[in-house]
Amino acid sequence: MTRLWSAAVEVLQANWNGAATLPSRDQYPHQWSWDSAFISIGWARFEPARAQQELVSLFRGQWSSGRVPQIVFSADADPGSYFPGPDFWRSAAVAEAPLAPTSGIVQPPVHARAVLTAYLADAGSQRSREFLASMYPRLRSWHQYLRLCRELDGTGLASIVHPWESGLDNSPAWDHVLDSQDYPAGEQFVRRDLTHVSTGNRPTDEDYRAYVALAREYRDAGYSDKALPDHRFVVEDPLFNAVFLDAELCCASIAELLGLHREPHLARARQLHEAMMSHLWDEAAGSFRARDARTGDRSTVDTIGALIPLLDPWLSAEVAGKVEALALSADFAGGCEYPMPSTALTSPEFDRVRYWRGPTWVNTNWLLWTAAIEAGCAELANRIAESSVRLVEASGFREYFDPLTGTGLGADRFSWTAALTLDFLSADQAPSSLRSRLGIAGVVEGTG
Ligand code: 9WN
Repeated sequence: MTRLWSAAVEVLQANWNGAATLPSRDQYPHQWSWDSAFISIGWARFEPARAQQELVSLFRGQWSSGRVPQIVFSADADPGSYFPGPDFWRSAAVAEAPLAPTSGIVQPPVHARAVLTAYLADAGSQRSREFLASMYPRLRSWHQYLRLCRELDGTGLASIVHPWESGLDNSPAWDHVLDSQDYPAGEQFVRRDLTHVSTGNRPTDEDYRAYVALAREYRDAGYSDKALPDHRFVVEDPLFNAVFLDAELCCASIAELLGLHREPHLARARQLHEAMMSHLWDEAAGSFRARDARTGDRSTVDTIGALIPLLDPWLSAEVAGKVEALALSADFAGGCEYPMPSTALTSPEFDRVRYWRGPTWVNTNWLLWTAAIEAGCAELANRIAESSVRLVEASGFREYFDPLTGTGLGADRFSWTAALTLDFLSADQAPSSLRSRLGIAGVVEGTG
């Protein structure tokens, strides 16, 4: 066992609160949705039972509509340690919410991949089979929520209704939507996120004014998705929808393992493929771009989100080739020592230290690495795995990193950075790829 491995394990153990793993004890003292999925993938490498417990614990926060909330609040945390907390979201006032206080928005659906990984890490045991059988209906209900409540304009794509739902909060991918509107000051609030991290590395006060106004509007509409056509932020994001497509493929594999029908999941994955090609692929730009569902306008910026659709097994060779070329170009891997920057290096919006506007993050590296392995893009996969490990060796398990110098930024001892490092370090024992489990060939010539 290497020093890096032991250090990563130690971070996860220290951030475990008895039922779940906190993303960071100081900065994020509750359970976050997509963090838990990434974190469980790390636990699966050395303690599969804990990986499964992490996911079961997250889904205790699932709403009766199927919605999996972005945050499940921890009773042990100091109520003033994170904003917006339970007093802001007021989930107790909503009939479909569970007993545990949660936020009312969601995050990308990485959970099916995490459930499959946590099962496969201990596939022989009775406990694992029970885990898989109990999680499958919860995943189905979560995906059904996204299909029934978040497909708003007949495109077949799931919309996000808040920048926090993307997981890439202040990405320039939604500047064109946010900048076109005014946000009332509303109730006063105190930002807690600047207590431990410097102002220049976090979203701006202006960003926060928009985030709080949009969250308040959604909350005050009772988190009703029927009201969304009037909502001011409704965006179809390539990363969110590519992860959703991958999640349906994972559900197809889970259904097969449980002796159930995989076809409905494959059909839904295929529909997402068609919808992404019709609405998010920008032929002129040769890239996937986020789309404002109310106006149809697409973003003009290339971000890390443009690359994650490589997860789609039905991309034509031409489209997959363009995505791979962009990933390896001077805009991303080819232009810096520590890829993958969250915004193209040559974009005027690129900011090397400010949150999702430039820095490298280990979770998006892991998503793209997974996609590159699935798509057979060995050069890209090797480059990402090698530079991610080099980054944490040099700077520790930080939340994000300057892609030019590798300097660590944001929270320290950050859980998904530690967890996914364990996965990068164990790549030689990876279970067979999803595409080979499902018998779907890599990139298919002529479809798309
Ligand atoms: C808001 C917990 C979360 C991640 C997000 C990341 C950041 C929260 C914040 O931290 O967002 O959800 O307060 O900035 O952007 O991806 O899940 O680690």
